[in-house]
Amino acid sequence: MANILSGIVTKGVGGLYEVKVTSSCELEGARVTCGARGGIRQTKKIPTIGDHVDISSTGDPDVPYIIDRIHKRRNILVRPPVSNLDTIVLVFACKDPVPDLKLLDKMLIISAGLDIRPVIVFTKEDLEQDSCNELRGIYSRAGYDVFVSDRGSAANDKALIEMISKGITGFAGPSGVGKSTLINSFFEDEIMKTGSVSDRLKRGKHTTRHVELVDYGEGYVIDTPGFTSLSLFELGVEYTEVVRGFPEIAELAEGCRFDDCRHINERDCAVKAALEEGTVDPGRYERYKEFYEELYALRNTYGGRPKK
Ligand SMILES: Nc1nc2c(ncn2[C@@H]2O[C@H](COP(=O)(O)OP(=O)(O)OP(=O)(O)O)[C@@H](O)[C@H]2O)c(=O)[nH]1
Ligand SMILES: [Mg+2]
Repeated sequence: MANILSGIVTKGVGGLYEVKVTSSCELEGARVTCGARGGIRQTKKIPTIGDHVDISSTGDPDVPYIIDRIHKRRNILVRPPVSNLDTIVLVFACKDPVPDLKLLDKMLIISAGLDIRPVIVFTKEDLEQDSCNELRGIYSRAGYDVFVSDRGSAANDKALIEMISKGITGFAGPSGVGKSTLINSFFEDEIMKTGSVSDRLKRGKHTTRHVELVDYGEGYVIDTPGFTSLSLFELGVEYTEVVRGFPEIAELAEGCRFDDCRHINERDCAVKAALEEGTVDPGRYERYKEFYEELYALRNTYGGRPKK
């Protein structure tokens, strides 16, 4: 019987995968090229970066190994397409491009649903220090770990280094915000291409196009291409799940008169009271309400989660 090895998928291009061997054997740590067995495709499970897999040798020098089995995933993210993330660093610029806080809040809802620890980095502090600090205040008061960065400076922060040194960490956010710049700053050599934001395309000239697992400390980091939109409905998020991305609102709910208070127009709502006192950020609350109402309306129209 062929020798079965375990590994982790680090790269995937055109139906071929690079797998880093993790079994303790003479190949441990080596990166080998693998195909995927037809049977895996029939189960509609396509190997994804971050997957733990079993591989066996084929005897074919061009494609020396084949992926026989994908281990059960802890989670899988559609955007960026990666599995088994432990941490997600959500990177948004304070300026150029303007921070899309709806997208940030959607990512926070999604990470909470998938049990991925979110960390927020606001970049380009050199361009807009005041709004960078304001954003840091809003999101740290909401309960998140937030860092600000000036051309990769957050990579010198010991707390951030520790957060990304274990498990699998993905860096995600819009194009041109400085994800690759930040990742490069964690390393001595430039490992990711970065580029100035082109005026015409409004995105980095060396915009990241592929996803790859790179060793960092005892774990891995993944740079990902930027994206601009994301539909909570298409990702199967229910209106009842929106509050997961708003820990500051969830925490206040105990003080509401009704157990099932939605914090929209109920009487004696602790969230509404906090909003009037100025202890809940109005922008965050508006986005909570908007997502809730939108998903509630879609659910009533379509009757639940769309088919995957
Ligand atoms: N002023 C300033 N510019 C920055 C900062 N961080 C990155 N940049 C610049 O922003 C541009 C885009 O940076 P990238 O690191 O390529 O951005 P990205 O998020 O990886 O972009 P995509 O790969 O397209 O998703 C480059 O010209 C960087 O030099 C920063 O903190 N301040
Ligand atoms: Mg990039």
